[in-house]
Amino acid sequence: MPGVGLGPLVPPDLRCLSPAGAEVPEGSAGAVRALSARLLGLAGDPARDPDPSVYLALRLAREHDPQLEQRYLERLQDAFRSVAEPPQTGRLALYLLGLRATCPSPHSHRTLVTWLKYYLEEDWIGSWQDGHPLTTYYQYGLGMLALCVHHKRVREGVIRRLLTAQNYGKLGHHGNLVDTRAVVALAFTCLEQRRLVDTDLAAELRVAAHSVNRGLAEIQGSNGIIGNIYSTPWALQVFLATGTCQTESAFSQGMAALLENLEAFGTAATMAQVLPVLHGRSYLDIASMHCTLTPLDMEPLAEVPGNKMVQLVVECPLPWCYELRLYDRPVLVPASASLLDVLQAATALKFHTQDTPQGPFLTQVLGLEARQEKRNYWQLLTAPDTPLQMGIADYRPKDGETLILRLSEW
Ligand code: B12
Repeated sequence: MPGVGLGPLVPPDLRCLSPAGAEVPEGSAGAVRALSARLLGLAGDPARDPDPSVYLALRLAREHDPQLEQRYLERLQDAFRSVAEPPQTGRLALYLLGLRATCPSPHSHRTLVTWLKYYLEEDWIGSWQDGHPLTTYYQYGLGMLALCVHHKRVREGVIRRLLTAQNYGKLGHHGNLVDTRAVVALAFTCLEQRRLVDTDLAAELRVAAHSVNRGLAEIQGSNGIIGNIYSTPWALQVFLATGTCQTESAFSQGMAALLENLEAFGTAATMAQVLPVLHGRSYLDIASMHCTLTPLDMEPLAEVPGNKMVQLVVECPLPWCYELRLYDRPVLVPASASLLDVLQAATALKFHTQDTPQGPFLTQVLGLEARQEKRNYWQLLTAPDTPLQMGIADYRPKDGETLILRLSEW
């Protein structure tokens, strides 16, 4: 079967020539291959909606199943063609990144590129009116990255808005900041390296990307994790893309942390986020892809016998809530149950979810709906106050654990 090759996009003088962690250590290579195999297995399941991030991960892997990838691409294209208007900034950006990663080399996707430019302008206007884009800086960054990977220019004002947000620490809040800063740094690095901006702006983008780079290395925990285990792959993508040798040890420690915690990446969405770096690649490598290679299989999930008891609490601390604690009851579930199973088993608890590529997103509990436009959401926490790092379908509470669903602002 033919092999995949990625030419170095980053000029050799900018890349760490022997990045200690860019290659997965021998002993872990099997585990990474097994994870790739699991993702291929999930991608081959026609019952699952196709997700551009999954396609990207398949394409950025070192080993491939060309037929499966082709079928997946076709499903993805069908899904995108079946909607009247392209989806918003982030989804469209990921889709365009996916199209750029196809083999043979991509043809023009001018209409979609035009839509994405339009969405970015809308986000840009939103960011002046409300202090943040209509979507989020994460999506805004993805949009710029996708246009850059397609070698399309973006209006300078649109880039400067993101630069200002980064330089003045306005990119966001709490839990998601690492992911957002990393995506933004990838976009800056791409624009600078692909020379899509004039030299002054390129210099500013380079400084900003390196400052993100340093900041990420500084917040790395002694366990190698940057932010949390799910944001660590994004941080490592930045290290790979900027290729600065000063972050080499941060890269190896981050990589070691990922390899020690591979079992945390159990869903298609999280596997898709970790696999590119495990293969030593960042989204910037999409721009320099050639064509293709080798198949693998999937593993079954182990069942745990017995039952467990979980305490479920629902809180509404916002000023307009009529009561803080709306629900507080024990729920008996099988030992292997997820938080979603707990919600389903809980008596007198009505809730709604919305399907997303990350799994079901909790939108409504006890008739209270979290509203995107009001920037509130149902936050998931384990008592007393630790936000979960997974969604309801993936989190498996321990016996005796107290879980809180709290209507929060973001
Ligand atoms: C922005 C964001 C949010 C925003 C989304 C609002 C918005 N309008 O953008 C808010 C603050 C609401 C949010 C909430 C949560 N998030 Co969040 N979020 C992100 C972030 C930074 C970007 C997502 C995005 O825009 N993707 C691009 C668009 C194009 O893709 P999309 O699929 O259409 O995105 C939608 C879904 O991702 C959904 N969403 C966002 N977060 C989550 C989490 C889960 C579990 C699900 C099912 C869906 C979901 O909102 C997005 C916008 O509509 C990602 C970072 C990342 N690395 O992916 C984390 C991320 C996906 N979130 C994460 C988590 C843990 C959560 C929470 C569970 C936190 C908590 N303890 O409550 C909650 C979800 C609770 C619930 N109600 O089900 C984790 C998921 C890890 C995992 N194991 O899967 C990530 C990877 C961050 C991280 N590094 O830990 N999140």
